[in-house]
Amino acid sequence: MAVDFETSGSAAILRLNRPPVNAIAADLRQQLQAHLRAALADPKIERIILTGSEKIFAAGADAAEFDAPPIEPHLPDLVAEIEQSSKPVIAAIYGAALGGGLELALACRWRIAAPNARLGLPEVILGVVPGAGATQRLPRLIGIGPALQMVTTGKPLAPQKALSIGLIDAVEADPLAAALAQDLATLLARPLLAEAPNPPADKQAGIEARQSAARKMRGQDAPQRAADLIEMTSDTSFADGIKAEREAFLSLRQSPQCRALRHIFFAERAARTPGWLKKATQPASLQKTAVIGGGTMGAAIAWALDQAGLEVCVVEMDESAAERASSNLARLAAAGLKRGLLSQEAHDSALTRIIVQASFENLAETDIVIEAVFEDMAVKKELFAKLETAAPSAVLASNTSYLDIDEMASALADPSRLLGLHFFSPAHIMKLLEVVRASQTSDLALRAGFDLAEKLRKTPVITGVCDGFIGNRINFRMRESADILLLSGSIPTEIDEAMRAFGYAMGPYETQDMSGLDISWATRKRKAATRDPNRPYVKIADRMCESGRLGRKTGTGWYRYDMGGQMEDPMVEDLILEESRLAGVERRVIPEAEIQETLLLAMINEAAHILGEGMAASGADIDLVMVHGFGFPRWRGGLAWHADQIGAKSIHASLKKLAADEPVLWEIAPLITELAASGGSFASWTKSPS
Ligand code: T1G
Repeated sequence: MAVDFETSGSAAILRLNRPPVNAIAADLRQQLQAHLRAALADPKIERIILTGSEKIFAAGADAAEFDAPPIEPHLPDLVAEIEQSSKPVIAAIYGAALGGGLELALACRWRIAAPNARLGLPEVILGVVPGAGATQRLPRLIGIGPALQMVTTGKPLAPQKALSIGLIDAVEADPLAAALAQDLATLLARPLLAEAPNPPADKQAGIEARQSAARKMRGQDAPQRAADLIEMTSDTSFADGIKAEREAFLSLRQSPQCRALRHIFFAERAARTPGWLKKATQPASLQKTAVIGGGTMGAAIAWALDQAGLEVCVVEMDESAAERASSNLARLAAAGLKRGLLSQEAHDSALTRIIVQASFENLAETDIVIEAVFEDMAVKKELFAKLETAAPSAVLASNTSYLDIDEMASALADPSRLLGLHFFSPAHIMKLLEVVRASQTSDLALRAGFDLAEKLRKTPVITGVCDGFIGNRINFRMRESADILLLSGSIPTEIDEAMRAFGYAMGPYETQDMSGLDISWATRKRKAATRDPNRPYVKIADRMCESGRLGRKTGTGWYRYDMGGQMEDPMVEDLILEESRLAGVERRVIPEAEIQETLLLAMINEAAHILGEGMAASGADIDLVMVHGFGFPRWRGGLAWHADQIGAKSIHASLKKLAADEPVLWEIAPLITELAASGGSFASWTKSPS
């Protein structure tokens, strides 16, 4: 049963019980309606309590039903029926009450939350607006300003905050007991939100909410539509508002943005320890961890491990390096304190808890060791050989961003202990974790990687061993194409603006300035020896680096930063023009659409190579890497999802044109040819078992 029914004295208790999150699907709605009507018909019942489990009230409408034809009772109708009930309904909320779940609570006369409750309307994150009355009831309950804040950001509230803005009536350790004891007369006297007066307008709040949504959810329609619906409550009848909300919800529900955002939502939740791995292994013991190298990356990894409740020991090569590691950790703790993520006590205890040492002692019991030392193969091989005995029972992981894990493993007597765990900087914030499965990585080591990702609340994506794994390899290809566009006629600003217009928060050149041009410079130098002479090579970026223009950290890169803000620099354009002349290229104006198409095709083709080589498992994994690691716009569903919107046939035809001029650069990935021929898509493609 999706809804349990019981009575307690003159109270009926309707308990939502549809694991794991009480998603409000048709069966739950039907049973809830039937139990409600039975309770209303029972003369012994004076009050009705709506509750869930101790862990969750309701996650909202069943997102899996979005593509299905709506089945009665429709949620907005059920919400209205609850609100109009002749007997008072009280919401006893434990855990998350989100989206439609909170809308059910808004239909109740009284709302009591437990300390573990979280109350929110995250619909815009799925590309829709609330569709069961919240845009009309919430402003009438808490005012237009706070309602705009809740709905256009989708962020859930803790109980105390919810209480302070009037969203709930009480926070109780035992909401069910409190609901049973609530004075009946008070309940009956509570006016219905549907009959509440129009809330006062708040134009300034509307402007600010729209501006914030335009910044934080660039290009997305739902937050703007939500703001319209909330603001209309100041001068529109409830009935008309509900009609407008329904129209907006139904139109957004089938929109490309909503389908793309739902794809990412489910892909994130599918990015867990694979079922075959769960069957083959036991959960890994990960309590004791060690990080070798306390530099920027190492310290952030150690900080993430500590904040996930794991014991952490940071190992450095000598005392002065250990001191630097400690100051890096102190900086991370201070940032957490400043941002209100940590109390002073939590800040202090973390810094005493994390061990920093300049020796390999006391690692014998360690469960997993992650190295984040200098990106040099010899250094890493020597380190792993030492760790093999210093931490005899540990899974060994390298944080390398491109080095060959198989070659690293050759330094070990037992190579099965080694895998790659590629964190993205800043490691304690970025959700993406590339879990690199080397040819001899054991299932046990792989399981440890996935279990660690879950403890760190990161999104793990499994990758094979190749240069740059998934994300950096695709990104390298995109930047290569961007540099060729510079040579052909574009300038950094045009390319950055084109990719911002596509939906990126930042374009490739301003991103490079942020992270430093020397990172990709080192990659190009490393690849120089094996570069195909028939592959075009653009020297612009090298010359930028050779002249010390490494980005923000040197005050100048693709842009100038030494005069406040980000400004174009004529010297960069002069350098580009000179390189075009030296290359004998006749420059031309490159339209925005062509910039976008060229960079996207480069990325899509590289992703198809990666999938075809078996280095990534699915298009959805490519999407997670690009959205969570490289700023690909979430509302476009990720790179492979976007490719499916273009269609393999069209991609193949475009690549063919490009390959005619540059056959090496634009060698069409076999998978694109396969999908174009079969009419298939990345979404439907699964790697044939090797
Ligand atoms: N629909 C369908 N399945 C859902 C779901 C949902 N809304 N939420 C979670 N799941 C599945 C998820 O795919 C996973 O499945 C399992 O539940 C555990 O999820 C009319 C239209 C509630 C905070 O956007 O934020 O209401 O992988 O790993 O970490 O106005 O799930 O196990 O097979 O995330 O404990 C609005 C989305 C819907 C909330 C729990 N609601 N969910 O987190 O578990 S639209 C949301 C969450 C709406 C109305 C509109 C979280 C959670 P599997 P999980 P968790």
